[in-house]
Amino acid sequence: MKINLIETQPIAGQKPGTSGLRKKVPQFQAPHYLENFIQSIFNALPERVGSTLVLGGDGRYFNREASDIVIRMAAANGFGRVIVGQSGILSTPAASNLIRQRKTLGGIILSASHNPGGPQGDFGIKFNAANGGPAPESLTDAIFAETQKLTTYAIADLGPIDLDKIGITAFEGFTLEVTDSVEAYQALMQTLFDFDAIRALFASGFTLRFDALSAVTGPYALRIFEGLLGAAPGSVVNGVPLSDFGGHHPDPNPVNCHDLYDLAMSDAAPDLCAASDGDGDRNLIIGRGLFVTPSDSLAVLAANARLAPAYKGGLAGIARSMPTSAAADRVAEKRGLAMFETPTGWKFFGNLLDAGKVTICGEESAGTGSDHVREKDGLWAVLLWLNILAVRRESVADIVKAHWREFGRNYYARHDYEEVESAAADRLMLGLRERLGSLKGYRHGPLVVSGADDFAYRDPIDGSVSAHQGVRVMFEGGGRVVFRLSGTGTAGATLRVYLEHVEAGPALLDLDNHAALADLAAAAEAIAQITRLTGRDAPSVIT
Ligand code: VG1
Ligand code: CO
Repeated sequence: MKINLIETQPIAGQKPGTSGLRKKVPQFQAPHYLENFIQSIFNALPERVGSTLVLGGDGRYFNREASDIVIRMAAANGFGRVIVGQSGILSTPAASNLIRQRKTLGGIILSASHNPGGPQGDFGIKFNAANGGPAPESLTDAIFAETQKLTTYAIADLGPIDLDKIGITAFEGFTLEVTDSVEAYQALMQTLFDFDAIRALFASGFTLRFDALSAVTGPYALRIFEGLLGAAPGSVVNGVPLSDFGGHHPDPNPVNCHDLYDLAMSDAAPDLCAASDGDGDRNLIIGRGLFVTPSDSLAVLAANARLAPAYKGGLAGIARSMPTSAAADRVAEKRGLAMFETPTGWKFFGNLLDAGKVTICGEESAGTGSDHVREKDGLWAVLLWLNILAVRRESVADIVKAHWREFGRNYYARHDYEEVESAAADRLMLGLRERLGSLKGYRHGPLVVSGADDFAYRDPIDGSVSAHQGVRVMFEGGGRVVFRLSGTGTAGATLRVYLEHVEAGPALLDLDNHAALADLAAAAEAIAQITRLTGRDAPSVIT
C-alpha cells in the first residue's frame, strides 16, 4: 500500500459544535478541508493502530467522495479495518449500534443531520467513540486542538473502491468490509420490541404514514415497517435516499412536514403519522388530529415503556436536555425514578447511559432514545410508539390526553430566529447574562420571575463541567423561558427561545398551545429585547 504524506496548514474554525463539525458543502470541498479534519480526529486517537473504524453517512451530497477519502486516510493511518455501510449509507443510530456490536474504536458519521443537503447545502462529520456515542467534549476539544497545529495528513492509494457491493476486500495490512446498512440494526430492533404484537396491530387495519423525507431512514423504514411488520405498501413515503433529499428540509417538524401534518389533521388521517430527519436519529409523532410535542412524547414513552419487552423490568431513570419540557420529570417523580437534566446534545447522555443510571433520554428537538445504542433513534421511537399502541389499542390522542390527566400538561413551543447576525445574537445573550441577578421579581403581565440562571452542568460520572449552556428564566407557577444559541447552524446565529407553561387542573388541559404560551412569549420579548437587538419582529420557525 502506497501512503502519501501531504503537506497542509491548520484551517481556522474547525471546531465541532453541538453535534460534530458542520459547514457548507463548498467549504468541505475546498482543498484539504475534509482531510485536515479527518487527520485531526485520527491524531486525537493514538490507539488507532490495528483497530477498527465504522463509517457511514446519511447519503447527502458529498457522502460518497468523503467516504472514499476517509477510507483511504484510515488505511494510511494504521487502522486495521473499516466497516462501511453499503454505498456509504448508515443512519446515525445504526452506526452507533455497529460500533458497539463490533467493539470498534469508534466511528465516523458523515452527516449534517437536520440541516438541508445538496451542492449548496450543508455537510458534516461526527466522531463517535467506542461506547457508540458522540465524542464527549474532552475528545472534541482534543480534536480541535489538533486542527490548530496540523502540518501533514496521510492518505493511501488503494485503487478504485467499490462501496456498492457487500463483501470484504483485503489490502496490504488493511481490510475494507462493506456491510448491509440495515441488517444489524433491524436485528437489534427485533430484540427490543414485540414484533408479533405490532404485526397483529397492522393486520387489524391500523394505518401508518412514515415520511422518510428522501433521507437515510427510507431503506430502514421500508424493510422494518412494510417488510417485517406488514404495514400496507405505500405506508413509507419518500423512501429512497437522495443526495439533495429531493428538496425536503430534513428537520422533521410540523412546519417542514406540512403535508404529513395536514394529512394527520384531515378526515383521511392514518392512525399514526411519523417522520425522521436526515440521519435517522430524530422522530416526529403525529396522531390522528393531535401533534405530540417531542417533550410529551418522551414523557409518554417513559410512562409506557414497560409495555415493550426490552423495558418490561422498568426504567433505571430518565434524562432530558435542559430546554426540554419537564413533562418527563413528572413521570419520574410519580414513578420514583431518577431524573437528570443535561445540556443540549446527545453527547451528555453517554456517561449516564454507560453507568446504567438512565434507560430513556430525550430532547425537545425530536430526539428520543434508550440504552440500546448511544444516540437518539428515530425509528426506535416510532417502534416503541407502535408497541405501546399494539398493547393498549387506544388512539395516540387518547393515550396523550390520558397522560395529561394523570400527570398534568406542559404546554411547550420553541421559537427559532434563524440566521441572525452573530454579533447581535451575542449581544442579546450577553445582555441576558448581565441581567441574571436582577431578574427575580420582574413582572410582565400576569407573570412574575421567580429565578434566573445560566445553566451549567456537572457530569455526575466524570465530574466534568459544561458552563454557559443557556439562560433560564423561571416564573412563579412553573413556567419557564430558555434562551440559547444553536450550535449546529452554518450561517450567522440561530437564537432559540423555548417556552413552557404548566397546567395541572383538568379544565385547562385542552387549551390552544399558542394561546397558552402567549404571555410567556410576550415576557420573553420584554426580557430579551429580541426585536430591538436582532431586527426580527417574529420567529422564523415555531415548532
Ligand atoms: C440541535 C438541537 C439539539 C440536537 C442537535 C443535534 O442543536 O437543538 O437538541 O441534539 O441539534 O441534532 P442546536 O445546538 O442547533 O440547538 V441532529 O439530529 O441535527 O444531529
Ligand atoms: Co439527526
